Amino acid sequence: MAIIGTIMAVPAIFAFYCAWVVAMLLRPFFVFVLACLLWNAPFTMLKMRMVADTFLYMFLCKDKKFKNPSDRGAFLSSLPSSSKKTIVFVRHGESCWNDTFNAGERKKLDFIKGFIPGLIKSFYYEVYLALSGKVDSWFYDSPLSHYGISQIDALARYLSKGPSSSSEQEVFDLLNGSPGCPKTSVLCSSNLRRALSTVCIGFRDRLASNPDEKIVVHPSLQEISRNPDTLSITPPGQQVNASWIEKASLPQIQPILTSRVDMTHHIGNKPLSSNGGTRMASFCTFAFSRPEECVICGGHSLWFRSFFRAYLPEASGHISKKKKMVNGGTVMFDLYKVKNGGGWEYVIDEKTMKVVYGGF
Ligand SMILES: *[C@@H]1O[C@H](CO)[C@@H](O)[C@H](O)[C@H]1NC(C)=O
Ligand SMILES: CC(=O)N[C@H]1CO[C@H](CO)[C@@H](O)[C@@H]1O
Repeated sequence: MAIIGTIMAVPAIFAFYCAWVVAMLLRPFFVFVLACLLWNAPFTMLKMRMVADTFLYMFLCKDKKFKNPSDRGAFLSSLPSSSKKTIVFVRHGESCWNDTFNAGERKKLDFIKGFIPGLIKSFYYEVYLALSGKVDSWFYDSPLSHYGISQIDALARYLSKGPSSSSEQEVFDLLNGSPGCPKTSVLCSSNLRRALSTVCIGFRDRLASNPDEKIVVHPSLQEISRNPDTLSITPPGQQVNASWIEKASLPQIQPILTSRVDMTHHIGNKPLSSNGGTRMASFCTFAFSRPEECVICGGHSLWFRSFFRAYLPEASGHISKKKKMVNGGTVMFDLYKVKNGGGWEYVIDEKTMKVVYGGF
């Protein structure tokens, strides 16, 4: 009997010693993690607030709960007597978030096979950024991925190559801010990092040849969604920092982010009380408050599609109402400001819609 007891006891003792060894081995690791978090205490607090915000917005954000304005078709007859702005939408390149969560141009099977490794990779980066005390994130205000940067590099090369026919000259002159261009224009961007980097990279030649020009960040352009990739990491009024990806592969972007971006309108992340409808309306007011005739905006696919759904006439069956713009896609149109009683209405003239690059 005693022998059986001894044999039974062995696994328990063995398990106990194993657990003890593992705990001893892991202890330096836990101490290290704790030390890192305490060493970067202000950053750790910031990161904890980001996690809290992520859940807050997921449960309480009503960004997609808004009514579109009345049928824009009713105002079409007033367009000839109304003022207008030319608007250009430029969708950002692929972000790290989408690298993890959306198939994009990958085959479905490849995407599924790569999903778990991709998720592990992104969490690994998130932990690395957290422990090294960087105000940066894979998920939160998700930055351009390597692939996203290459997509916008292609847009920049397309713009600097110039038009293939003389009829397009005017469009290229406008986008490139060429000296002879009859129309004035301003570069704008959403307050999210991937949109701003898209404008910095896509319009790098324009920025280089117009050294006094600034990119105006406007919070109305912040993406319509409750996901953490659409929350802004940049505190009010501060300049944006390049992501760890850009720091490594595109260091020339930081001087642009630091000295060529006007952040005075950036009053921080979208408030919980905001929604897509109020931000789109505030964008229209902003666009018409600008002295320039054309407003070029770096922004986001759901925001852009919502804008077309809201400001094209109901009868319009334009593709922009159904499909999202592709990464790097560049679309141009005229937006009109029509007087209606005591107020103003904004209307897109469908006839002026024009794909400059990429499309839907
Ligand atoms: C950018 O980086 C600097 C230096 O690390 C830091 O002081 C600043 O708070 C950062 N700004 C933002 C908006 O993260
Ligand atoms: C951060 C980002 O790029 N988000 C987009 C990822 O793709 C989905 C679906 O195509 C969009 O809804 C997101 O806006």
